[in-house]
Amino acid sequence: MPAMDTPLPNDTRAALESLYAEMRPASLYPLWEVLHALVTPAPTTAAQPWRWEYAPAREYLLRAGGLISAEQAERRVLILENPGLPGTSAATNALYAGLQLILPGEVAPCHRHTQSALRFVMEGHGAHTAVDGEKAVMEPFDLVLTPNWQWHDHGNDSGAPMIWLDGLDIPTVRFYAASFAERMGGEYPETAPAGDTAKRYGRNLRPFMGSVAARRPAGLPLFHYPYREWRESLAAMARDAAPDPRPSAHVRLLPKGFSTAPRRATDGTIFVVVEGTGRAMVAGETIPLAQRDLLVVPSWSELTLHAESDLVLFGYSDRAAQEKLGLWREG
Ligand code: 1HN
Repeated sequence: MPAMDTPLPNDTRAALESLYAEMRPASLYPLWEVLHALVTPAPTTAAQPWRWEYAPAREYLLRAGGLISAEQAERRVLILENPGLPGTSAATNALYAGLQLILPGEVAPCHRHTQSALRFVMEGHGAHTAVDGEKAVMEPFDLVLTPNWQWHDHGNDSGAPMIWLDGLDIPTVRFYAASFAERMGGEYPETAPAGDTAKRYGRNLRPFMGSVAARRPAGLPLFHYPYREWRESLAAMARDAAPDPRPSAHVRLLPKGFSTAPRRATDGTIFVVVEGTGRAMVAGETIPLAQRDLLVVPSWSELTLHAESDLVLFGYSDRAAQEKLGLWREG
């Protein structure tokens, strides 16, 4: 991209080009040729708005399930790769998304890494993720968090497949070259019965510090957000005109017939349709939404949502990380 507003005389241009050619082996490059592409007046991204319908993705995943075990694969996952970011395993510039399958009787072996993860259940009943040895027994549309460096394994003691969406900050951690991982294998020894953390911390209480019960990270003790609980909160909020807190991982309810105002923000978001049907207008493109569809809205793409029936969405984005860097903006 030409950087300068006024073109240079031909002989100067030729002299510069030969200077660049000489400098190149010394790993030097002229900023003025690229400045405008580096420092843009507004965000640019190769990431595209994209929707995956659940049914075909599920079919491919189940076929993979007939060919490779969770143990063999370590994690049996189909990556939701943004078509504008080929070869990067990224759904948005900062975030990764994938669909993971665990079949009855399988174990996805214990490991930990510096990438943070969330699971959002698409289907199945009663399989679990264990975080530092406490199981979260999962139901459809439950959210489970695996903060970075916590040991985690998955298992399925139910009689049916379970599929969930994995959301991780893989591209972010790769950008900082800050990836570490350790493998333990098998299942982490049970440290607490399922539901223990919810019992101790779930009613806005905290166990006496220094007691054996105070074993969860102080800032973020809760790691399992069951659908039946968050859905009840949404319904209660909707009864008296919901505020819009817009956090990094969020759920929202748009009542039937409702359209949002067009909005764009610097975070890239991945949505799951939990209930209902509607439409998303993303950067001028209309995308129909049905239950379990997955939608990517890249940075600074204008988004309007329209609910044809009560529309419940889960979404996660890199907003919290951008806010910590002082970068996040909406407009
Ligand atoms: C991972 O550890 C899980 O623990 C899922 O289930 C997906 C994608 C990339 C890197 C690590 C899991 C992952 C992952």
